[in-house]
Amino acid sequence: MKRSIYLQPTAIFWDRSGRRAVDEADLPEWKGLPLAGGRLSFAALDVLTRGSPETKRRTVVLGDAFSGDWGREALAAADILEQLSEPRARLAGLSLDRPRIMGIINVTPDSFSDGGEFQTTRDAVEHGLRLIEEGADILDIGGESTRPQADDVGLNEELRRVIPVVEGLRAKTDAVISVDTRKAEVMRQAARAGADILNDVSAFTHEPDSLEIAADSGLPVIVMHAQGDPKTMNDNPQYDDVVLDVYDYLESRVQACISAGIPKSKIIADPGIGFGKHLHHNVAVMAGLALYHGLGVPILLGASRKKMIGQLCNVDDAKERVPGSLACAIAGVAAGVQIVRVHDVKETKQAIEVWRACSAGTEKGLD
Ligand code: 7PJ
Repeated sequence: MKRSIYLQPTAIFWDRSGRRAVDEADLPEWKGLPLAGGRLSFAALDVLTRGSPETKRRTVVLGDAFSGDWGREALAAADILEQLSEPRARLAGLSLDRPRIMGIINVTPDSFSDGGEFQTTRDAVEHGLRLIEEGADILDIGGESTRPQADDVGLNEELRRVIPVVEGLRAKTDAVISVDTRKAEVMRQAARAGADILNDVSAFTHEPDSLEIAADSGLPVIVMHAQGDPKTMNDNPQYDDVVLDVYDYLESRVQACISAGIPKSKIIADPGIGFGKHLHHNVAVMAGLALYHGLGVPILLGASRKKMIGQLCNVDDAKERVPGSLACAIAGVAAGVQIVRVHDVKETKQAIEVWRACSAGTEKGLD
């Protein structure tokens, strides 16, 4: 479905209602609306209207949102407004009223030095335990590189890489474990091995039975936007308006999950930075992140060390992209994104804690 009207929360601020000055006691308290039930609130909306050739955007402060000349149109988006502020359900036991860090574990041969099956599994498990110590709330285990131009990995090879790591971590930690895969059989076996979340960059479109297997598992799912297959996706991506097209796609995949029997409270949406997007698409999506709260589900952002950062700052070596990755994570959490998927957990944790204290204006009450 293509919507004609979209609402992006803006003028986002930390809710300081508990810290009002004593001499303000008689002033009527105006708090804005909570953003997805978290500690951030928003005071205005950007109203986006699809038009050709350009999307129109105007800003209305909340008090005026349902009066004035766009009242009738606004009613068409009243469902979105409600979704924007409703609290999100806990995810695999984690409350989402504060940002959560998902640490990346790549179990691909090029990511872990010395070959050898045992060595790779052991390294991956150790890496995961280290990420938890550094502050990861969730671990995301992937055995198939979905980087641009990556070749497909066979099912048996992916199972061989991923499942022992899920088992190894499950035996050693209660941390939330996510598995990054597009394959139904990997999902099935990962769920049996103790995974808590299924993360599919194809939003359960790559294999015909993946959505059913995911629904059968009873686990929460992450649906990510991508255009095209990893091998060719960045050759020539096409959008009318990338931010809105991604919204429509995610809305349709959330709906597909619900139709397959996955409750909305177990769905997470991700705009898919770098997946079938050129630099101008990626930065547009970053600037539009808060729009995706209108889907009524938690938002995940994965920008860590990605090419976008390299292109913006002329940095070829992905390991040198940590500062830019932190900037992306902070841009995300400042837009109310609930989960950031990152390689550099310790650094991200520090950046978020400092951002939270500086936004709240207090070192207390951050949890
Ligand atoms: C993402 C992912 C992402 C989600 C990868 C990389 C490429 N899953 N898997 N979101 N990226 N949900 O980490 O550079 O952005 S693999």
